[in-house]
Amino acid sequence: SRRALPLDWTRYWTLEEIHSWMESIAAENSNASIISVGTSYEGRNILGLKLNIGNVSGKKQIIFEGTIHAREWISGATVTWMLNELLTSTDPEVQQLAATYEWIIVPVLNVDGFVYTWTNDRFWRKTRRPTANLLCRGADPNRNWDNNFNRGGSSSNPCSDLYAGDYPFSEPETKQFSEFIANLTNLVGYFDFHAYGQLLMLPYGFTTEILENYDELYEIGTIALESLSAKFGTQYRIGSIANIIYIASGSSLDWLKYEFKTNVTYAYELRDQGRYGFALPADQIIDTAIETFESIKTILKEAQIRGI
Ligand code: PAY
Ligand code: ZN
Repeated sequence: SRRALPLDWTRYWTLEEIHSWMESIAAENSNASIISVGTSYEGRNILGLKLNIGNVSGKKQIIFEGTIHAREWISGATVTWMLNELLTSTDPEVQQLAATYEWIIVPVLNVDGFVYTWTNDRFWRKTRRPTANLLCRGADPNRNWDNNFNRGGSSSNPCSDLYAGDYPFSEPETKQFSEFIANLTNLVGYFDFHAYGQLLMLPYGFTTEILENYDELYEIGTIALESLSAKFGTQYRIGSIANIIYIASGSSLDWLKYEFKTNVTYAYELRDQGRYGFALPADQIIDTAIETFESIKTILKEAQIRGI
């Protein structure tokens, strides 16, 4: 077998590097195992890592979804950094947090699109499946989930960056990931990482209405953003997707909340506010990940206090 590459977070990693890094973690650590979410349109593995310290069954499960949008490279970089932190931190508080949950971490969901951003077009967003229009490929995988499909903030035009897809779950990546999620028995938390904008977003995207435990999530999120900005002064805003950015139907966050009523459900728009946008320099990865992880720790602590 191949030796793991000595990776750090001073540059962005390729898909191959991310996958072989996770494989080496699983090989070296009895608490970690590789999850295969499925196969992409172009035949790539969609891999994740499951972390269960002590291999205790019945733990509450938390998902980190990374890189559903291909060009949002800071997403996967932040997610791998946080995974590493959960595995290696010497801080007793983090170690306790790591042991409390079963973590299901998928750094790159849109594997085909991500590879395409390395090889052809750095600013590609969608999947790579052909559409009815021979000239335009790919659906927006964050408009393709089977919840209020194509009911606002999405497009029926295959050439649009917001193309919802031919039908709900037309994309193998979203379909297989949703099936994987539906088979989980103890999911309590879902974190979805996008860029850019510095926003902490709650459901829903399809409606501006305030539903379910919005107030609770808003309160927890507001406290979490204080711990985020305490690190380096980074300012975030909080609100529902539809209220703080725009109407977006068929997103993963909406599907999770609508179908599973997942208690703790947040989507991040990570750094920055547009200066570099999707091309956030790699020298901001570590600070982005550190501040983001601070907020996640606070969210989960506050959720525990409130018994959710
Ligand atoms: O669930 O994150 C959500 C919905 C909002 C995002 C979306 O899917 O459109 C917002 C955009 C994103 O991260 O994809 C924002 C970025 C800057 C974009 O591409 O417009
Ligand atoms: Zn995105």
